[in-house]
Amino acid sequence: MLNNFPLWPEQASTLAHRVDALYIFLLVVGGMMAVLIFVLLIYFAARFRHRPGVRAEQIEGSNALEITWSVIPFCVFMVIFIWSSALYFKERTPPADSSEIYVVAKQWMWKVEHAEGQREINELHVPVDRDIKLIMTSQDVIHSFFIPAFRIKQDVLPGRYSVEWFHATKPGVYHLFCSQYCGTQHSGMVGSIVVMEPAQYEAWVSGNPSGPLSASGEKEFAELGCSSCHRSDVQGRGPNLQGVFGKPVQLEDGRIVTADENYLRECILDPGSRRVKGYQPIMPTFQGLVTDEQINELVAYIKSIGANQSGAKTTARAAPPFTGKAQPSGNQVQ
Ligand code: HEC
Ligand SMILES: [Cu+2]
Repeated sequence: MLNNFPLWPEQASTLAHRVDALYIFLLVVGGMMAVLIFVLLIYFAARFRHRPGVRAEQIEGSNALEITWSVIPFCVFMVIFIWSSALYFKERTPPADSSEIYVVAKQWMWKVEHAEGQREINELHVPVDRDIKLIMTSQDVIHSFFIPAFRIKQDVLPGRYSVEWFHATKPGVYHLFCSQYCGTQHSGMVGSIVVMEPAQYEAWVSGNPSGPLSASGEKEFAELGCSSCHRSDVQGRGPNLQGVFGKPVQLEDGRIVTADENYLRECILDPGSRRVKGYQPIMPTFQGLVTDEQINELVAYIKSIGANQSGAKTTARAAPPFTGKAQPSGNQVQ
């Protein structure tokens, strides 16, 4: 309905209508309040204007009035609160079977790595009608990945992953903006989201020279020497990483954290901050030795050996002895 109305960007994701509905509701409530206040203001100014011989009279208060103007706003605010929190959690929580795409921001471009191995810059090709989860990080300063037509925006931070997701509903080309001022050429940090029909997308994604991201990760895992400590066949000096993704991990300092993307990332860059219980603190930091893209590949690889290899392999990793509830890793993907 709003597509031809020039104040709104096109609505091209499942979330767009929901965000707009809330937005319109807020506008209407705010507009009604403004009208009410102005009408009363003018009415009272006229009704209680200064007249000779008439004195103002002190009013001592009215319970009925005070209850009314407390209860009605409370109800209105609760509606806003519940509605917007529900939408917020929906927007924050990628559906479980989303396709994953890694994004690395830097001054002043967006670098994209698809799970299938496709790479692109300032362009993101996605199929229509699929849940897409973006796992994003920045190489330098804070950026923000904003797709107005999808009504999603998420800050992209150096040193950690942040996540956003969408489900495009219409093929087309949509604007991508950096919406966090990030330096001289911030305004040039733009791109396009190309939403394609599934068949078209399959053709696009299969013309790919480099192989899946997890395969690049597997290669790096060997080249960087990770595999000399992390072995899946025999007990190495480090824990077997098979199936670690998504599981609770007991740390040396007693914390129990979930092995999400941020956990894996921090294990590689800052192993000292989170030592796994029962192992020697021998894992070196790879800070400065690997690029953000390589970390993404390593993470994609470690995730893939959790998910794909079922059966006997998943029992290779002994469940950590723990009591109580797993906590987020303190820095988890939201
Ligand atoms: C010198 C041996 C060694 C090397 C090389 C090494 N690690 Fe480790 N790694 C360990 C040890 C020991 C631990 C457990 C103690 C700790 O957390 O530091 C560990 C822990 C981890 C964990 C957490 C595992 C869990 O069960 O929660 C991850 C993930 C990890 N390493 C990934 C890597 C990656 C990726 C590389 C290569 C870039 C690598 N490691 C290189 C020894 C090593
Ligand atoms: Cu930017």
